[in-house]
Amino acid sequence: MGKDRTTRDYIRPGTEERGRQREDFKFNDSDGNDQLTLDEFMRFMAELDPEMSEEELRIGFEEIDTDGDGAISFDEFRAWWSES
Ligand SMILES: [Ca+2]
Ligand SMILES: [Ca+2]
Repeated sequence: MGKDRTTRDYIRPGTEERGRQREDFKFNDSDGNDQLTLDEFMRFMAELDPEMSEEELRIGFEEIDTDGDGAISFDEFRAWWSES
């Protein structure tokens, strides 16, 4: 279950930052399926910015979900995080 990927991640340079993102991602992935659903994303964002409306969250979610499969993968999360 993703053991190989984890090992590779840890031997690459710049992995400290990446590891932190990974922890954030895992923390918010409440059911642990390695994808953030809209529900999980909304809970996450409500803590970061309680003022955001559901509409704004939905738009944000669609922006991060670049392949449009209705869930945020770690790669999508990471790409978004590095941009912001
Ligand atoms: Ca999940
Ligand atoms: Ca996706």
